[in-house]
Amino acid sequence: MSSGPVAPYQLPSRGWPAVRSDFPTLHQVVSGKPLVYLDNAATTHKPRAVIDTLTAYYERDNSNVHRGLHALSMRATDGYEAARLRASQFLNAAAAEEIVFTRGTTESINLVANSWGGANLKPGDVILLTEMEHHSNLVPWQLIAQRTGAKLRYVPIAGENAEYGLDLDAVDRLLTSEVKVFAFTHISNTLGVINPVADLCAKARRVGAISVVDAAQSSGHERIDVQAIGCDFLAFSGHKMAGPTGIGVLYGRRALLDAMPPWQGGGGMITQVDFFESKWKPSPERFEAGTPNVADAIGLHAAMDYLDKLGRPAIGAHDDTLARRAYDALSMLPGIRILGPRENRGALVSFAFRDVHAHDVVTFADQDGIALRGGHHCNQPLMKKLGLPSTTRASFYVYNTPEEIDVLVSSMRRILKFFGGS
Ligand code: 7TS
Repeated sequence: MSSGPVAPYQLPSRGWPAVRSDFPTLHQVVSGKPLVYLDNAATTHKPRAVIDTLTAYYERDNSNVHRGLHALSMRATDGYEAARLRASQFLNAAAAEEIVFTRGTTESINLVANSWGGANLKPGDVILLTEMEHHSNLVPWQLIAQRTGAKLRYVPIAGENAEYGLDLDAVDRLLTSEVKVFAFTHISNTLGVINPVADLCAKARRVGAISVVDAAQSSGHERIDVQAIGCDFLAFSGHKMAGPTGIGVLYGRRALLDAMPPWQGGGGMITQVDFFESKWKPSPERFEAGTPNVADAIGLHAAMDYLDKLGRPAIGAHDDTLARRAYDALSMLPGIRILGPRENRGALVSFAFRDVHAHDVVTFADQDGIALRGGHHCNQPLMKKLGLPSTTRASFYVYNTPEEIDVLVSSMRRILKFFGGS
């Protein structure tokens, strides 16, 4: 949610019924009720345009890339490389060579940690993270810290319910010259906090640290401009932005990628192999050993086109409206504890009801046809810090409607009644 007055409710030019009709999975009945899918931070549904692109690829072009001189292989290669170029435009990267295809955000961060971290970190160096990181921007750094002797430090969250987001004063204190990497999320998948990524990258640069932005929760919701953000690396997953599973992107500044060693070896990433040593290609091929996920890269291309047809600013305005409606209505419920700020919030609301376990809430909601998520959301250290075993999370996307938020709130009211609330 942006701060200031509530954004007017913005309809995309074709209207919501048309957007919803693009997504076949939405039109089904669950527990005798129309499906209300509010688990979009875990994964979003796919529009017909993406599903049809995948089918067409497998029906017509299916082939391996880069290795064949026959027609189908050339078509597959062209499609795969067109997807890379499209991803570079989607992020406003300086060149297609700055885009490495991975399995998703997790693999992208592991790539940076292993390749850049393995080559550059020494005992005593500091990897600075934040307390709101998803396990995938935390465990890879723990592993490389153990291997290299680097130390981990954390920027704390501010406020009992993290309502003030990151403690930005602490960032200045913690960004010492020992820090070599500053890795942080753009939007927290549990708190909904939107971090000031451009400021954080500028601060990292001032002490000579590289910046790594986890854009898993933002890439499908707003315009991402890596040059304006000024990051060294940025990671996202296709499946959280209307694209297929199993495909993601690592953006890396070209000079950094070109100086990094490969992290996996195999076909496709070499120029010459001898029995005892090999030479590798420049980036990005250097980081894409083996047969890549051609079909899903092409599917991701279709997803990026779809999002840009709707307009990412319109998607962001829609997120604002839904998140604000959910926050305001849920905050009226007795005994509720909503995490994160009211303003400047991503497309999700996560909360706890006194001692009702989130799994009970999610199971009850499922009986109303509502898909929610309950648990630690791969944020165990954050949950520990907040003193919560779990939260219930509702997360929104471009096809959700204000009426669905109302269905959620009614369902939560019934749950509270059942558990002896008001
Ligand atoms: N970073 C953030 C902020 C995330 O929310 C997630 C996934 C990841 C990284 C990892 O993405 P992956 O595609 O590589 O798995 N978050 C969630 C979630 O909140 N519920 O399920 C997955």
